[in-house]
Formats: sequence, structure tokens, C-alpha cells
Amino acid sequence: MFYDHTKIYVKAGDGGDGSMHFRREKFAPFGGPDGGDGGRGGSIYFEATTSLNTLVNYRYKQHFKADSGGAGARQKMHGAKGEDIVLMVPCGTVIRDADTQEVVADLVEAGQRIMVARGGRGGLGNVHFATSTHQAPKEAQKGEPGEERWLTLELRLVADVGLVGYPNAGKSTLLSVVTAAHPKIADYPFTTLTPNLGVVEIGRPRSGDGTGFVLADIPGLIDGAAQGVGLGHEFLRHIRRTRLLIHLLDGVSIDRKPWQDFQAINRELREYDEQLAERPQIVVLNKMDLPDAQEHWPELKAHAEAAGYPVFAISAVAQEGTDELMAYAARRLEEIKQEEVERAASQPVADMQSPVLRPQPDDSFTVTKEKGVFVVRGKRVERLVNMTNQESEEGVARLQITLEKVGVTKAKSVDLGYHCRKRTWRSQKGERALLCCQVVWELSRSCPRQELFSRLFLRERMAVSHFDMIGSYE
Ligand SMILES: Nc1nc2c(ncn2[C@@H]2O[C@H](COP(=O)(O)OP(=O)(O)OP(=O)(O)O)[C@@H](O)[C@H]2O)c(=O)[nH]1
Ligand SMILES: [Mg+2]
Repeated sequence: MFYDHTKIYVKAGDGGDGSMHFRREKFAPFGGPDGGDGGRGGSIYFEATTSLNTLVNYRYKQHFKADSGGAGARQKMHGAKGEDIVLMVPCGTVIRDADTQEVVADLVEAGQRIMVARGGRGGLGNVHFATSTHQAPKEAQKGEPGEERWLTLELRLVADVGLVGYPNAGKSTLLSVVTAAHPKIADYPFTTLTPNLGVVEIGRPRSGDGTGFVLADIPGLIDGAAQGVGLGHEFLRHIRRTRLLIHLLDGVSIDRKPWQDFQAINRELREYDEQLAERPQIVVLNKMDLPDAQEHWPELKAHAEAAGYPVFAISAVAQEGTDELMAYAARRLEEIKQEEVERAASQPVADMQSPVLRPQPDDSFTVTKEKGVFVVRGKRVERLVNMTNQESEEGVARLQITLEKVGVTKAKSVDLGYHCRKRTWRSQKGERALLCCQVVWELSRSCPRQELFSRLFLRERMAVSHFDMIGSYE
């Protein structure tokens, strides 16, 4: 089954929690902290391979979750690392972020590998928090949650030359005579329902004195394909990567002339993608073994030459003219590649489309006000909050101090509060603070007093003492 686009969910493994443990052994006084770190969560990768042709592996399974890291343990024992997941995809798969539509990766060559979701870091064990003045830290970090996202996968076959034309023009027949491919061929439109690939060999490419290229045959196009008539534009994505198109025309189509067919298909190509319509084309009239085709030939030749296209007449079935056509296509392909190299060389470096890597400083954060709530977003602050064990007084205090150091509190000159999961905090000034993954403040909002939390230990002792823990949120 040919399956060429899908949407999947990936979630990397969470980091394991750090351990809070003290060395306790007989005859060993003053043991001190010995809680080890959590292991890193497994990451998710994509890798391109030639052994797959479709994305059918992702048809029935669309959720992939990597293992979490193991928790740290006594005696500074490190938690186990979560197993990575490597998802195999066929060469030519374009991976996009489903929300932003940004291209995450375009895997063209076999063996190319990319990480799409990073596993969370393991939390630090309490052994890391011991200092000369604080020798019995009762805090350990939680593991960082693994990245998660929805991705769309789209397969675009990697071919050098594409075959386009009306159904029944003989595209599959041509592919079958010039390559070793065996596509289905029959005397009715839409025989081909999924794209086929074949390798055209000219000379003896394997021994070094010849060339070869990949030829793609896609289902036939008809007028109105842009509106979804016939099989629509569905498969045109597979010839987007080609450098050259062979436009095959049916020499014996009833009540249509080959040149009209040519113009109609080009209209459809333009409708789909301007750039695709601009691609160099070779005009080819097929079925020259039949008298009708021979009749059409002079007129088509005149039109095509006037428009500046190279034009060929062939009979795919009789294999007449096919070798010359393929030899020309191979030469033209070489020229196009050469032109591309020259164009790239003559372009100033700044104009070249090389990938731009934008380092994002870990410390940066933004504060925005959304519906009366201050929302803080930033990699480091979010990680800090996620990795803090909200049950631990010392952990919460450390978070408070770090957030202040990072400058979050200064940014809006409001008292800082935070909320994690089912808790709400409110400052004595009546400010209520919420946090759900981001740190969020909400000003002057009343809260149901009846949901008072029983655990008010933070109130007096902690750096967050100016906050009351007053209720649950959601
Ligand atoms: N006489 C003659 N018949 C041909 C020639 N090339 C193809 N045909 C016939 O045309 C019919 C359609 O050929 P296909 O190769 O299936 O056409 P296609 O363009 O792939 O059609 P779709 O897959 O439906 O888009 C078949 O019956 C072929 O035998 C040719 O050169 N001469
Ligand atoms: Mg076909």
C-alpha cells in the first residue's frame, strides 16, 4: 500500500528524578547526603533508509513514546538512561512541526538522522546541594519532562526526472521499457494509482562509463485536477524534487489535440505550484506506431518548437525513439546540474540558502500579559519550575531565589508567586499567582477561601513567606 503522508505524535522520555538520600551505615557517623542523579530520558530520532518506500509503518501506529530515565538511588547511584527510539522513514521524507508547519528535517539520503524530541535531563540528587554551611540538603531535583510534539510526515520521492501527462498517454509503458520497473499498464484511464520509480541506465553507469537517473511515473492528470477532479493534485508532490519533466502526450486521444493537452496540463501544474510549471520540460508525442499520432505530429512539432521546447516522437510499445529520448534527458539533466552549480558559485555567499542556526540563549524569557495574567515563557525558567520538587521546602526556596537571580521578578516589578499542578499562591498584597508549566501571575483575583490547603508550612519559613497558599486551581 502506498501511503505518503501522515501525522504522528512523539514524546521523548522524562528524565529520572534525583534521589534524596543520606548515607546511613553502622559505625559511620556523619554520613552525609548520597542521593544519586536520575538518568536521562530516551530521545526520538528519525532516520532515512532505502529499505522503505512508503510511510505505511505510521498508518496504524501514530504515537511514539520513549522510555523515561530511571531514578537516582542511594550511594550516589545514577538512574538508568531511557532507551532512544529511532523511527525509520523512506528517503525523501519531509518532517514538519504540525503546529507551525516549520520544516524540521528533509531526509533525502539514506543514513541521515535527526533528533526530533530530546529526552529530559535527569534530576540532580541531593549530594549536589551539600555545601559547607548546608550539610544535610533535603532536596533533590525532579527529572526534566521530555519534549513532545506533533509532526507531519510527507514523502516526496527522490527522482531526477518526472513523467507527466493525461491518463492513458503511455507513461507507465514508457517507464517499463526504459527501466526495470514493472508498473501496471492497461487500456483505461487511471491505471496508475500510486507513483512508480525506475532507474534509467545510459551506457554502463556501474562500470563508470555511463550515467543513470531516476524516473518517476505518477498517476495521470486531467483538467480540473486543482479542484480535485480525477486523482487531483495528490501525487504532484512527488515530482516537486525533479529537475526535469518529460511531458508525454497521447497521439491518439479522441476529440483532443496533443498541443491542447499540453497546455491544459501546464495550466494544472501552474495552479498547483508556479515553480513546478517553470521546470524544464521535454515534449514527447507517444504512440507514433499508429496513423492518428503520425497525423498530429507536424502540428505538435511546429507548436512546440515555436514555444522553444525540445520535442520528440516515440512509440513506447515498439520502443522506437525511447533510447534517443532518454539519452537527451540524461544530457539535459547534466546541463541543468551544471547550471545549478554555476549559479550557486556566482551567487554572493549571503544570498545562498544555507541553513541559519539561531542560538537561543537558555536564560532568555518573555513576560506577556494575557487576559490579565502575566505569563512567563522561557526555556530555563520553565525547566527550573519543572525540575523543582514542589513538595520540598528547600527546593521551592531554591527556585524562588533562582527566579529572582534570573530577573523574572524584576521584569514586571510584581511579587512573585507560582503555582504548580493543583496549587495556587497569593501574596499578601492580594496578588494571586498561578503556574501551569509556565510561571504565571494573576493580579487581584478572588479565590475561594474554603479550599484552604492544610499544608501551610511554607508560610513562615520560606523565602516565599509573603505568599499564602490559599486554594486549589482547576
Ligand atoms: N499503440 C500504442 N499503444 C501504446 C503505446 N504506449 C502505450 N500504449 C497503450 O496505451 C495504454 C495506456 O498505457 P499506460 O502506460 O497504462 O498509460 P498511462 O499514461 O500510464 O495511464 P495512467 O496510468 O492511467 O495514467 C495501454 O493499453 C498501452 O498498451 C504506444 O506507443 N503505442
Ligand atoms: Mg500509468
